[in-house]
Formats: sequence, C-alpha cells, structure tokens
Amino acid sequence: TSQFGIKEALTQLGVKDINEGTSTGLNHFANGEILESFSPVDGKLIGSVKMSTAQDYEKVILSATEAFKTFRLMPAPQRGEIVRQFGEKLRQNKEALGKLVSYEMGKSLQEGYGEVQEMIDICDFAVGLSRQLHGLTMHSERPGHRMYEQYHPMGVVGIVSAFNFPVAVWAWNTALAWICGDVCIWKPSEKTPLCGIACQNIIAQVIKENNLPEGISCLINGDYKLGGLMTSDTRIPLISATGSTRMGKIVAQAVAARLGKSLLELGGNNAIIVTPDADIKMTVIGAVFGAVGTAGQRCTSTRRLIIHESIFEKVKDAIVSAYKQLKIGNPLDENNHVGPLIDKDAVKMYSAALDKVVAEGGTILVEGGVLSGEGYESGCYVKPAIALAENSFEIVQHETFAPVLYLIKYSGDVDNALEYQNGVGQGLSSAIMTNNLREAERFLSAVGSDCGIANVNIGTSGAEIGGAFGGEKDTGGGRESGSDAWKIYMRRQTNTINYTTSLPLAQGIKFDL
Ligand code: UN1
Repeated sequence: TSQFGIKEALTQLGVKDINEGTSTGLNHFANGEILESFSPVDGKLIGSVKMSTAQDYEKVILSATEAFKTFRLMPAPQRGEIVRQFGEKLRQNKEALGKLVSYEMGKSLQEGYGEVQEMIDICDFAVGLSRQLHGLTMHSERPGHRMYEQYHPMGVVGIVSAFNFPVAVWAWNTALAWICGDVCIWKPSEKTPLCGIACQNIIAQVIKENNLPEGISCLINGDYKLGGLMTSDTRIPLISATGSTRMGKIVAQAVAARLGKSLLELGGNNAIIVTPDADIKMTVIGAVFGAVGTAGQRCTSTRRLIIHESIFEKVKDAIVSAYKQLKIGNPLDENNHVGPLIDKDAVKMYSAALDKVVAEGGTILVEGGVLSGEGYESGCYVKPAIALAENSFEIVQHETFAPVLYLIKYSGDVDNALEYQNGVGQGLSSAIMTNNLREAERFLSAVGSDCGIANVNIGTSGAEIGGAFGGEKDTGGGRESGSDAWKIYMRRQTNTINYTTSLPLAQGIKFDL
C-alpha cells in the first residue's frame, strides 16, 4: 500500500491509529468498544476507533445544543465564510482524503477523488446560498399590514450515512446545515469509520482557527443502537439518513413517532431504457460505468437495461464485449476499472443474486465469480456479471449492492419500457437513451419516469450536486444537495406586521369590545 502513498495520506489526515493518542481534535466522546477498520483492497487492518457509548452520546448532544445557541446568531453569510474555508481545506486534502476513501471503501482512486470533489462543489454551492436563503413577501388582505416569510436555523441535524459514499453525503448535509445555522451530529457507517475521523479532523481545523464552539460538528462511531438514540431524540429536529429501504423504514417510523423531520435517501433500482433510436456507443459507456462503477455499490448504479427487441442483440453484444475489457483489481492502481466489494457479506449477497436469477429462469450472459489469488487476498473482488432476466423476477425487483446487470427486452413503444422502468418498488434514478424527441419527452412527462432523477442520453449515476438528489417510493422521498434542498434544514416562519392604530381581523370578522 505504501507505493500508493496510503501511509502518507493516513498521517496527513491524522487517522493513523486513533487509539494511540490521535484524536479528532474536536470533542470526540468515545469510550466504548473498539471498532476495527479493514481495507477491502488488501484485507489489512487500517486502524481502529473507539465507539461512543450512550453516556458519550449524551455529552455529544449537550455540546451540540450548546453550540447551536451561539451559531444560530452568526449571520448566514459569515457562516458561509466558514464553509468556504472548509472547502479550501478539502482542496488541500483532496488527494489524501480521496486515497483514504479508495482504500477504506474500495472504490477506484478516481472515484475517491471525485467524491471529495463533490464535497468541494457542495461547499461552493453552500457559500453562494448563504446569501440567498430567500423567503417570499406577500400582500396582506388587511390595510396597513405587511406579510412575509423567513427561514430560521432549526437546531441539531443528525446524519446517518452509508459506506458507499463515506464522505460526500456527510458534506452534502453539513455544508447546507451549517450555512442554515444548524449544528451536526454524524454517525458514519461502521464500515468506514476512518473516513469519518478524517473529515472531522479537517473541519476541526476550521472550527479552531475561527474560535467557534466545537459542537458545531460532532462525530460518533457506533452501530444501529447509537442510530436508535438519535432517531428517538426530540433534541434532534431533523434526521438525514442514507442507506437501505429496510433501515429507512425503521428510521422514518421512529422519527415520525415524535413528529420529527426525516430526510431519507434509500435504495434504488435504476434502469436505462434503450430505444431503437439510441446511440449505441453512448449507451455502452453510460451503462457500463453505471453498472460497474463503485463496483455497483452506488444508490444510483445501473441495475437494469430495458432494451428494445429490434436492437437487443446489437446492444447486448456491444456491452458483453465491453465487459471483456474490464480490469478488476486494486482500486488505487489507476489501470483498474473495478475494485472490491465492501466486505465478504457483500460478496455473499452478490453470489446469492446470481444463483437466484438463474433459479428464477434467467440466463447468464457474462459469467460472474469471486476472484482469488494474488492481488485478491481480501476475498472481496468479484467479476461484474450480466444476466438476461424478466422484470418481474423477485431478484430483479430487489436492489443487490454489487455489479450485477439485468438485461430486459421490451417490444412496442416506449410506454411498454416505462412500465418496466416504473414497475419496481424503488424510485431513485432513471435514464433513456434515444435521439427521438417524442420518446425523450414522453419519458420526462407526467406519465413517464416516476423517479427523482430522470436523465436523457446520460446514465443513471453521477448526478451533479447542483440539482436536488433523491427519489420517490421506497427511495424515501427526501432531497439533498442542490436546488432548494436547503429548506428542510430550516425552520419556516410566516410573519404578519400591523403598522396601524387599529386591529382589523382577517376573514372580515368583527370583534368589537
Ligand atoms: C449514493 O450512491 O448514495 O449520483 C450517492 C451519483 C453520486 C452520488 C451517489 N453523485 O452517483
């Protein structure tokens, strides 16, 4: 690993060995059991961290609520300046953090850098937004009255993130929450705790240099029990959670039971519709990157290709031959396209999915399999696979977080393809490959894709931060990142001011004393 500069990266980020005196530099209350982080790249122990106990959690929440009391008073553009500095620190640490993401999570180095770039981009977006937290003004129905609305800081935001985007999803939430005047408590995935420590170390520098209260950014490592403390805690008005639909349903119910707000970004089962008018070359690039990028472990990964029967063979052959070019191996080596899955449990689910699709009557078009031998010692490397399948298969309806792509044939017009595309529980991302304006517009219309993201002549993954990110149905309905996603992080207030000497009532009511 040293040949890829991992050691240097770990040192720069202060995550070498958290138990041997390195701390996050911020209030890091962690007195629980040890959590070890093994790299899926080479199976080696990278480092270990202590988890937070329920008592630690209590200290964290007190520190956060205390910090909120002052942070909410700082003018929003000044909070934007803090986020600008955070973005600068991320630029300085892009290489090191990108490497750690790649080494701890297993995505390709380029994708690790890309993830840090998303963090930088959302910071830039948030800085501009810090001067644009606009409310509307409206005309009062009463004379001498003025009416407007404003957005106030809301409080503590609880962030529960997943292993597949171990740093960017945290930044999508924090960059917006901070300019909105909120403070954050983050529970990263147990599979990527060191990414959490590294991020916390970076923001710690900004907080110290600006003499801000430490509780603005809190980190707790731990399992679902810690998450449970957060979701049921009335001191956390908003829980933003990314992960499986199963997890999302538990979180949503716990938060709703106390009438809190939740922002959920859950599973996807994303399809690309390939119509007779598709550009085949573009289709192949979009589909292959979508299916094998991040080893198929993005929420936005392409899982289904819905191909018109008239071009089915042509598209199938082009994709199968593209798969033959794929190099699987150490993701830190830029010659490789596909890195490992996150752990051996993920490998089991991948293998089970391939067995299942065959059992249900599918045909394997590109053989999968777990790789072994030199370079594959971690046991987490698998071959991206393709199967011919029916949309109705149970396994096709299910999100398998691995590089398994299902090809589905459709006939007739694009509405038939849309029926398949929308005929799954999830509703995150979708795409159509076509040069036919009618098909493209139909796909984008009210009777088209039912997903939160719908692309034309682009794959399903790799959304830009400027748009709102999220999806419908089993995906949870939340929207993070760009556009007006910031509104969920704020408390909204409608204000009516009477500047006359009388008190007329609305709705024409007379109430004379
Ligand atoms: C995720 O997989 O949780 O659109 C996020 C994309 C990335 C974000 C994915 N920008 O693929």
